[in-house]
Amino acid sequence: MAENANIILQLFHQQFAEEPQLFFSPGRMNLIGEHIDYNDGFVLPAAINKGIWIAIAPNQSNLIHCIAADINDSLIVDVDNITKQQGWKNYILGVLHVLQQEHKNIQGFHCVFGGNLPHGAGLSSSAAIEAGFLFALNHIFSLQLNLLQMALLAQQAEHSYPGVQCGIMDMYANLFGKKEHAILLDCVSLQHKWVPLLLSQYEIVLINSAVHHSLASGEYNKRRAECKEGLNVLSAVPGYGNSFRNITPQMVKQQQALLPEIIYKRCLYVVEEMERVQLAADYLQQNNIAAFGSLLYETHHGLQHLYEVSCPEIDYLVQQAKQQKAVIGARLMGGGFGGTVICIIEKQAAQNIVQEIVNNYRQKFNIQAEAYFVQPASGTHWVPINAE
Ligand code: GAF
Repeated sequence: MAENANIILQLFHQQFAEEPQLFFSPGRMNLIGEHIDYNDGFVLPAAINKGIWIAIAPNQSNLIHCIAADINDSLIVDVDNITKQQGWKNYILGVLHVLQQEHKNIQGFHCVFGGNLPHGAGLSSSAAIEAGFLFALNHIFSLQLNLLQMALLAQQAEHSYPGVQCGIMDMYANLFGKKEHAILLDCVSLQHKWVPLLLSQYEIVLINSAVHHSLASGEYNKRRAECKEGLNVLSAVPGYGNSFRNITPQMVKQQQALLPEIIYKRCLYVVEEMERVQLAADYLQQNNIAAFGSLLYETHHGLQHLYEVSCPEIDYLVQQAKQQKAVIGARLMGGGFGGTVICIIEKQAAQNIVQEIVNNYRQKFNIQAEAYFVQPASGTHWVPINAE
């Protein structure tokens, strides 16, 4: 069993008397399709082999006691008195709140969780907590929820106490992840196709910029509202329909005069990114990784100049990556305003290149970035205790 899992179990045994069940809940990467899930498009994420372990057991009382091992903090709350609090606690409280709204019967439990997923780095640590807890509570209290219901409830949980109007991508990837595959998710029908992601000659490297600008969640909700405003205008044009998926970049350009400049840029990014996702999925199926990679640079350009969710630190990392011939694609990943850059790098050159980028970044910003070499992995699952 992974070392992190052992630490979580040991802590549980030190604190609590019950025999816990153990679950692993992964972070996610997104290959392409950024800010597209809430705009009715397709996205291409994958669960990764980094995440959190949750050791949990019912305690035959009304008391919930959860220890966040990574930050040495805890949540203690009565099951009949769930209200909004601060920070990470709202991810769990949000889950409990939506379960109670659904009349799902939750009793008291003891829990320790933590792992190797950085927080606030654009790897979806919040969805890992929300979806991971839904999965674990579903198991220990026999709530009879299927994976899609859990993904939707996890999304509602994030909308509730944390207050981020996120799309479905992160929780969906967390729950439906599959080893060696990306998930081509249709965010309207909520159905997916797994696409093989066997990048034998390449590494996927996530470089965590270690910056997280505080405007992130407010700006995220603002982008969502701007897209809605743009779609309202465009859908009034005869023949445009009421979804971005019926609208091409050419059609947006034709209506530029109708849209305020910012709204025009947001809409143009969305429809261009939608086209890139379809192309990217085709390239992956054809194993044309070089063509796939160049789309990542195009996405970054759009995120930087049209959607305006990047920042100088991230732009620098992408620009450094682009200077290297062996990096076939790189871009900002996740909600933005800091977080992580995803890079696809030729395997034999990857270690040196990443070291160089990280060094240059430290010299320029005096910030230590961390790089993770990741693999597409399974979604949240139960972990047998004592297994090797
Ligand atoms: C965040 C959100 F939670 C996702 O739903 C998605 O919109 C992403 O930002 C941007 O693609 O991770």
